[in-house]
Amino acid sequence: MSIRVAIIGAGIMGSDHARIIAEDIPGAELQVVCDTAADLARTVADQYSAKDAATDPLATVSRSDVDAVLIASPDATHDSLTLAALAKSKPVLCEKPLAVDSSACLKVLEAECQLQRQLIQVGFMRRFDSGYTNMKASLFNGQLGDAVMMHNFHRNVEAPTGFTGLMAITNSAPHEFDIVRYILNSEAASIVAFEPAVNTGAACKPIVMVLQMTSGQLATIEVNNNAVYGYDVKAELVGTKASVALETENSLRLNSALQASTPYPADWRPRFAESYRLQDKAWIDSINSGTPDPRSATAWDGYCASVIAESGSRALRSGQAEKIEIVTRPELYNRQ
Ligand code: ISE
Repeated sequence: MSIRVAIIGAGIMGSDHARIIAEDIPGAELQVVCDTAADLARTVADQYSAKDAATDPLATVSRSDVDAVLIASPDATHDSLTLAALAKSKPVLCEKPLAVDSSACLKVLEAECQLQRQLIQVGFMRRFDSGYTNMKASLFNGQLGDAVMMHNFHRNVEAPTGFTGLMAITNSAPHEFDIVRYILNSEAASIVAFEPAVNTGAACKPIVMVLQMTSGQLATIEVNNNAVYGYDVKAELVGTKASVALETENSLRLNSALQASTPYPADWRPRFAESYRLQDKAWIDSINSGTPDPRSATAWDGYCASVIAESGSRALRSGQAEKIEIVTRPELYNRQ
């Protein structure tokens, strides 16, 4: 049976997911594209041959011809739309973040736990990136010895209009917060966060953070949303016996006029295009099989990323290490 998917939000991410669902995922069909901007909903629906376009998110979630909901609407709507889908027992892929704060994330966890089944996948797509997958495997297969440190760099060309320095922590860094937890299979215990006391001329400065993990490792994270030169995500996992680092994927070196150059992507979509496709496919496959994909981020992972972001924001203000305090993980999220 083909899973009839509604996409809520037809902006940058929603239209990208509409394309993936319509063109790249066997066993799924693009049923509805919903956006409060009617013209945008219709444009994206027509572009990817959706069965319908709509403007009311809650009505769309409830439609009898919608089996699953992909939420790519503004961040502040994610938790309420996720709760609406849970109320109809419909599987959800919610773009990060799960909610704008950890208390709202907890309300979503409580609702999912009451259903006693996992219906939520959160859009931390880097878990499906081949580089990170191989990094995790090299730790798991003993090649690195014991994990000691992880170094992460996350650089955007230019921060979107209205982006604040704090959003480097609350909007961009959650990808690192999640992938560090996922690869080290550990929770974060504390965080420090600093920004350079240098006038960068940009609205938001780079942020450097250090996570101390409950299993003892350190993870450094630099987020620079005004790197200018290109979209550049780096990571190195350092073990007691060896280290592994992400390699720039699918890029060609141009040798010309006594120069060698390799291109950088303009933003995350080309860099993680395959990761989004694999993430969305894992979501559809998990709906058909009834079994969550072990790589997928759950509502618990969305909650933990939110707590780390809040702790990091406090650390930036205080200039001190801030403890990261999470609730006890509900049984529902203890993977078999
Ligand atoms: C954006 O929201 C994303 O999710 C991208 O993956 C990330 O690279 C970017 O920094 C965020 O602003």
